[in-house]
Formats: sequence, C-alpha cells, structure tokens
Amino acid sequence: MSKVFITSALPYANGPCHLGHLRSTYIPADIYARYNRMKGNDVLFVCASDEHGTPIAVRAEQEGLPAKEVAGRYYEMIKNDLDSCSISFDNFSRTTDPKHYEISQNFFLKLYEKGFIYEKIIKQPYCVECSRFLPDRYVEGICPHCNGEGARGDHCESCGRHLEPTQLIEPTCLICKGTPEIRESKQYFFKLSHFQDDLQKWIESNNELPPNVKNYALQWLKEGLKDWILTRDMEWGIPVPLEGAEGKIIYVWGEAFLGYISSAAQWSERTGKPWEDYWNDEAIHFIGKDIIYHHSIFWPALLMAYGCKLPYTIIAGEYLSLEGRKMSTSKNWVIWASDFLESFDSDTLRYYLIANAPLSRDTDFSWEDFQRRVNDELADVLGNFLHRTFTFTTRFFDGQIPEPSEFDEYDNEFESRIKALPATVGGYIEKFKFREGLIEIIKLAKYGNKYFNDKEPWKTVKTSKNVAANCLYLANQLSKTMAITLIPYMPVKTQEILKILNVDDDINWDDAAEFIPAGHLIGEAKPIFTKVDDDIITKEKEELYENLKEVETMKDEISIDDFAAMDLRVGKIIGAENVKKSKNLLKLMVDIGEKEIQVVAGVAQKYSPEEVLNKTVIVLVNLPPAKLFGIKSEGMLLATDDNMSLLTVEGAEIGENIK
Ligand code: B3M
Ligand code: ZN
Repeated sequence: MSKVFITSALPYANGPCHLGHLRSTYIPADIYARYNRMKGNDVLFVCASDEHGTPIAVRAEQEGLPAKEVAGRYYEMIKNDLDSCSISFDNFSRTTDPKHYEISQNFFLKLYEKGFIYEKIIKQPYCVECSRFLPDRYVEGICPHCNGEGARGDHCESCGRHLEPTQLIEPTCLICKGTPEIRESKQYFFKLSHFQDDLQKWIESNNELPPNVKNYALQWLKEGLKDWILTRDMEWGIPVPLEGAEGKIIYVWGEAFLGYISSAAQWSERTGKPWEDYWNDEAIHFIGKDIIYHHSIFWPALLMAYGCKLPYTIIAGEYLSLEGRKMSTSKNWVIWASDFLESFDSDTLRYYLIANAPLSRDTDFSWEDFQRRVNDELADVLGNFLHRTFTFTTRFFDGQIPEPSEFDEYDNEFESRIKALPATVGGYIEKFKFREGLIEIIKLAKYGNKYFNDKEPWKTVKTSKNVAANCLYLANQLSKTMAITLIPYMPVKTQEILKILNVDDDINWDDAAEFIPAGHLIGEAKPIFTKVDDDIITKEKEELYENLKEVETMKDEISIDDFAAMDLRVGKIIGAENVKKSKNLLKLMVDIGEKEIQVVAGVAQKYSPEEVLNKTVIVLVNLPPAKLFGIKSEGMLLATDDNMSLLTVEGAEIGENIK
C-alpha cells in the first residue's frame, strides 16, 4: 500500500467556483483521490482557500470591508460549491489559519537563514494620489512580452507570463487610474536563479510530468530565471518575520503553496497521522494551466532551497470556454457551480466535464453538447442498459440473478470484456487519462446494449430460457462492474445503482470484476439518469446570453426624470493644458455662460491642448466636484468611450441647456 499526497490548487477566496475551476482542477483531483482509495492506497487529499493577495485586498477595498471578512464569505461559498460537487477532501483549510501563518513564516525564515533570501532596494510603482506602493494587481498596463492589454503587475493573462510591476508599459493605478511614479523600497528576494540548473535537470529527467507542464517549464527555463521578489509593501498578508521588515508581507505566491502543507498539518493534528509520510511517498498537484509556471518553477525551487522532496508530478488541466467564447467572470460570461446545481445534479456535471475532452486540451462547454451527452450517453446508453437489466431480472427471474448455463462465444466475449474493464479504466486513471477511462465504460455499456438486443431475452425467455438467463446474468455483472468503475467519476449515482443491485458499496477496485453469485436478489429498478428537455436548454441559454447583454450594454432603464436630472450645458473651452505625469488627462477651463469651471478630462491621448482650445462642447455640470491627480474637476465633457472623441455643437449659445 502506498501513500499518496494529493492537492488541488487553492481557490482564491474572492469568488465562488465556476465550471472552469471544476473541470481543470477539482474534479480530476477527486477522481484520482477516490480511485486511489478504492485501490487500497492511503490517500491524503487536501486543499484550502487562498485568502491573501491583491485580488482579495482590492475586492475588500471596493466593498469597504475587512479583507478577512470578505475572504471568509468566499471560503464558505467555495467550500459549499466543492462539497456539493462531491469533492472528497480530507481537509480543506484557510490560508488565514494561524497554523498556516506559523508554517509560512518558519519556511521564510529557514530560507533566509540558509541564504536563499536576500534584501535589495528596488524601484516600485507608487501612487501619490493613493499614498501607497502599488503591488501586483494594484497596477495595470501593457505586457512587455506580448503587448497584451490589461496586464497586471504580477501576471499577463494573454501570454501567461509572470511580470514585475515596473515592467508594465503605460502603467495606471487600479484604484484612481492615475499614473504611478517610481519610488524605492526594500524588498526580499528569493535566489531563484540559483536553481536554474537543478530545475532544468529535474524537469528534463522527470518522466511523470505531462507534456504540457514539461514544455512550458522548459521554455521558461530557456529564457533564464531571475531572482524572485518574495515580499510586498501592503497590509493584507502574512508579515515578514524579520526585524526591519515592518509593513511588509510575504507575497501571496510565496506562502500559498504552503497551504498544501498547513492544510495537511491541520489534518495531522486531527488524526494523529504524520502528513510527512504522505508527502515523502508521492505528492501530486492538480492545477489549472495558468499556474504551471508557479508550480513547475517557483514551488520546486522553494522546496529545493528548503531541502525537501519534490512533487511526484503536476497535472495541469487546460481551459474551458463557454459556448465558444473565453470565460470571463467580469463579463459574467460564466456558469457558477451553484447555479448549475440548481437545475442539474453534480454527477451529470462531473460526467460531462470529464467526457467532453482530455484534460490536456482546451475545450468548450456548450449547453447543447451537454444535453446531447446526457441524453445519448447517460440516459440512452448507460441508463437504458441498467434499466432493462433490472426490470427484466425482476420480471422474468423474480429479481434474482439467474443461474447461468454454458456460454456461447458471444457470452464469452462479453464476459471477458466485463472482466477486463476495471484494469483498463484503472490504467487510464493512473495515467491521469480520465476521459479515456470514462469512454471505455460507455463503450462497454454500448456493447452491452447491443448484446442485449441480439440476445432478445424478452423472446428467448419463452423459447430458450438459458439464453435469457445467460444474458441477464452477464448484464447484471456488467451493471455492477460499471457501477464500481464509475464511482470515482459519479460518486452519487453509483450509490443508487449499487443499492438497486443490493451490493455493498464499500468495494475495492480490484473486486470490481468479481461476479455476483446467481440467486442474489436485486432491488426494484428506478430511473437513474433522466433526459434533459429542449426547453430547459433553451432557458439556460437564454439566461446566459441575457447576462452577456446586460454586461455589454451595462445600462439599466432610466426614467425621463433621471435624464432631466442631468444639467447638461453648452460650453466653450477657453483654456487647456496637459496634466503633469499623466498621459491621459487635460486640465481645461470651460466657459458655461454664467461662470467658468475647471474640468479634468481624459482625452489627452486624442487631443493636444491646442486642438481642444475654442471647441464648443457639451458639459455635465452638476456632478459633485472630484479630484484627479490632485486637481479639482467641476464637470465632465461628453465624449465617446473608446475613441475619446469630444461631442461638439454648432450654432448654439454658450451656456444653453441641453434637453
Ligand atoms: N490561488 C489560484 C489560481 O491562481 C491560486 C492557486 C494557488 S495554489 C498554491 O488559480
Ligand atoms: Zn492611485
């Protein structure tokens, strides 16, 4: 019996789970964990919510709540989502747990003492307006590697690369949209470059790493590793446990990995079993493709520095798109697990997400494809096979598994396929080819249906009863073998099948092909898989596209009074100058008839001060005064959104109202 330490990437506690998370990370890890338990291996399957980092700090700031409270809310949601998808963690903790602080700080200290962490004064973006440094997500701009827009200070979504905040082209402060200045600050660096050769050796020689992980890692290694900044100037996080490091925290990615360990340590405290035994046997990380860099480079290097065993392998699930478009939580183009589970059961979801495509490939969720697979594969193939097996056994053999007689060749062939199924499926699961294993089961159910049709037990029961008996004897055996091999994929539905079969659910994988003895009494048939109607799919699709429309237009209906409440005037620009240190802003004086007001307008990328001078424009004058870059702004000029073209009027009086 071997011990297996299985982890799923720690979900950020800043949003609930969606189908992409489940597909790439949690369902595959759970299938693997359940399979290993059934194989008699000793499994420790852990996870935690990742509660530090700028996304959560930013969200808390936007909501005006303490970060811990916001994280706690999402911790509950995520835990609920994962529970309702039957993800069978042995422990699910939080990175705000004191145990995690202790383990992370000790880890940091040990690396510092061993000389793998050093101090360096560096330049960091600092927002004068917000009076603070802008770590990670607090600054946005253009990616220096791929020119992708909306890259954040730590990561570019377009090319997947890790970034330093000062590398961004045209940086802006996420909170106030101002252009940050560069200031100096002391930070702590991890000597990542020191591990270049060792990592190269490890990646090259590790035959367990799947091609997607290996190829990405080798490509990054080729680019050469630079030392990695391991701390931040911000409040929310685990304090750097050193003197002179007040106000600094450990970067979230410098402690999140330790969530695997601290969650396991929490489990050890509860169970009295040492987690180290599991780690030292075989540790397997399940992650999404976007964090391959972190797990194949940073984490192994940290482990090498500390001096402990490296993971056995890293399994990275690729992306899931939705109806052919990239999933996006900000555009609401997403299906949340909890919404999905209001209409469908979790096993159906697990089935679909795995059957859809191999983990190592990007794939798409589409409602119609979901319906097709559920109706064809689950209801027509699997469900139908089980249903006819059980009802015929009840009807023709009083609910008893019939006594078989001599098999013909067809029976023999069917029997040997049943016997071979567990090893075939298990072999695939062991190689992390979850889809292939599942498809084998469905293929055999299809074969079973054909066998059933060919044997015509409803006829032969009257003409040659032994043919019908052999057929139902074997059909029940396949039902059992399928139910067992499907447990890792569909842990709930398989219990229902086993209950009808009147078979103990506490079964070993290797017993899956053991036949139930003749004479065994089964229970009453019940439909296990139901079809999904067209109108349900139509409704789901409508709701999804409705979301998209709402976000794309981003407007609620307003009344005529709402419109009338806006004091819009014709104004003339009588003074214009650039705002220092801002590429976007112009400071303008605008004559609105009864007075002159100062307006800071974000049109500098399109117009020079000379070009706007003397333009007759439309000004919204009853906004509360605001400060941009420390400059007072008493109104807003109307302009187009993307192109920033100012709306101008001809032949109107300065100061005229617009209605
Ligand atoms: N919290 C989630 C992600 O980037 C991140 C994973 C941490 S795993 C140690 O997908
Ligand atoms: Zn700012």
